[in-house]
Amino acid sequence: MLIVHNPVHHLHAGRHEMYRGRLVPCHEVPDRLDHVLAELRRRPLGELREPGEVPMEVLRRIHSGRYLDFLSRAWDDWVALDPANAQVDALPSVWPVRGFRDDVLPDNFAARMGLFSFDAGTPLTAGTWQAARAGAACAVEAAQAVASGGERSAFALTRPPGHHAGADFFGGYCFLNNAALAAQTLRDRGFERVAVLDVDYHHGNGTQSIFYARGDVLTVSLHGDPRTEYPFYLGHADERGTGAGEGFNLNLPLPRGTDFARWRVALAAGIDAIGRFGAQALVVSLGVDTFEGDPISSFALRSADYLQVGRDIARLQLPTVFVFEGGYAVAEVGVNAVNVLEGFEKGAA
Ligand code: SP5
Ligand code: ZN
Repeated sequence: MLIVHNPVHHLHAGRHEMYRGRLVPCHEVPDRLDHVLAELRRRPLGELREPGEVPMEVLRRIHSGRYLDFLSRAWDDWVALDPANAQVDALPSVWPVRGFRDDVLPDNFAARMGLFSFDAGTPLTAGTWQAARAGAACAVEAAQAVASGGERSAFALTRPPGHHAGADFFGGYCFLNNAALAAQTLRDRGFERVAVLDVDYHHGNGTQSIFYARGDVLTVSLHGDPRTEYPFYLGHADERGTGAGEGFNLNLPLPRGTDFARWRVALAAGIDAIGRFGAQALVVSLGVDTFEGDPISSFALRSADYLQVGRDIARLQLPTVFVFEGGYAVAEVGVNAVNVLEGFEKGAA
């Protein structure tokens, strides 16, 4: 398995996220990725590579031009407001909810932050754009390697994560949707039907919304029930797609406390749907915040269970691109993520 890792991920290092009226330390920290890399050095699965640059036109296959313009300049705009801002992360504080207009781009920076975001938990920092763009390059290069037939599977090891980011918004620690970019790259390289399987604890609202009206990309997400779990406003079982995309979105919400036996039944349903769809290639949004020790999530998977997750996914026998997403039990995130990949490799062999 080819591993494409983001060498500049640490340039995105948020200090605080808003939680219950206070700024608390970020959960999505650079150490997470370093633990996965360290585990991959202990248990090598294949070539480790750094990506080349991703052209802006490739990002525009998924993201809007005005969002990319905003994101690429946001830090400079923030510091231009006040040089002292260079020491502070930017967080949104105002949003256009129902009845407000989102078609007029505001001149005011705070208003633009709100237009292009959906939560106050996702700080934008000095290196956010550089890190996110290099991460997108990892996802695209991993997909290209699989599409060319040179690799049967690849892992885009990057942060910030991506599955909460939509065509024109950030949130949930995510800025560019790496999994969507991988899926689109596979489509553009000739795979007619591509599936995205999102096993992160949280609903992949960004990925769902990007492909919601499309029948060529099936999106499947297993996640904490949005009635109680972030991102709250999307991820219910009755969201099945629209127009040409009707029937091509599958949500499998599960209650807090779900253990591996119950979770695995939902995984089997997702895998069945991907098989029935006739997917020719697969993207896995690999979050391991389903772990029993995760500090912000409430499922009860154990480290050894992740080997079985990989074996179950391997049974699809598809060209597969894994993309790293969440997982905040920092000391265990490497073992858990690499367990999925090792289980996949052994299951596929
Ligand atoms: C990619 C990903 O997994 N994003 C998750 C974003 C979750 N953001 C909301 C987190 C709420 C944090 N609650 C803190 C609970 C402390 N006990
Ligand atoms: Zn998550």
